[in-house]
Amino acid sequence: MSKKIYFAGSIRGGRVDAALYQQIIEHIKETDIVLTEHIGNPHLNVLEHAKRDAEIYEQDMEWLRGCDLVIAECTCPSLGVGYELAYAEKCGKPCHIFYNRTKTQLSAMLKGNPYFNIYPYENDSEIFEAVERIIRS
Ligand code: 6K6
Repeated sequence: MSKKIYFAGSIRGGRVDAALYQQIIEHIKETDIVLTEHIGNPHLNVLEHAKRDAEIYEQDMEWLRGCDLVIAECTCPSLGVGYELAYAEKCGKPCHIFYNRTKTQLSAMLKGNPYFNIYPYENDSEIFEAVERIIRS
């Protein structure tokens, strides 16, 4: 059965990895459901958006409560993604965190928490196989 995946990635924290988010989302969508497709949108304008921040917050919290698992790409640091991961932990959702270890040092608040499953990688290609294993497990 298809799983509902909450994919988390930086928006106002910076869009430098937006193309990678889109690739990961497209990969997951081959077999499963991504609740947060907009995160991979390369045209997403972080300054102009129709939804109010309160609506964004409520919608994302609802999706987190309803998802089967969370996959977060954390190479580009984002306050929003950090908050989402803490909330997902509170909700008991399995959380899988990817980061490129040649580009960043993951916060100790994530790396030091044994609740989180952490996947340091060097090449983007490593992500896809790991994501498949996570979803099928
Ligand atoms: C549309 C276009 C520009 O902005 C929007 C709407 N913004 C958001 N829509 C949906 N989720 C959001 C939005 N802004 C932040 N988030 C959530 O926080 C996402 O689920 C991301 O995983 C995370 C990013 O947080 P920041 O702090 O990098 O923005």
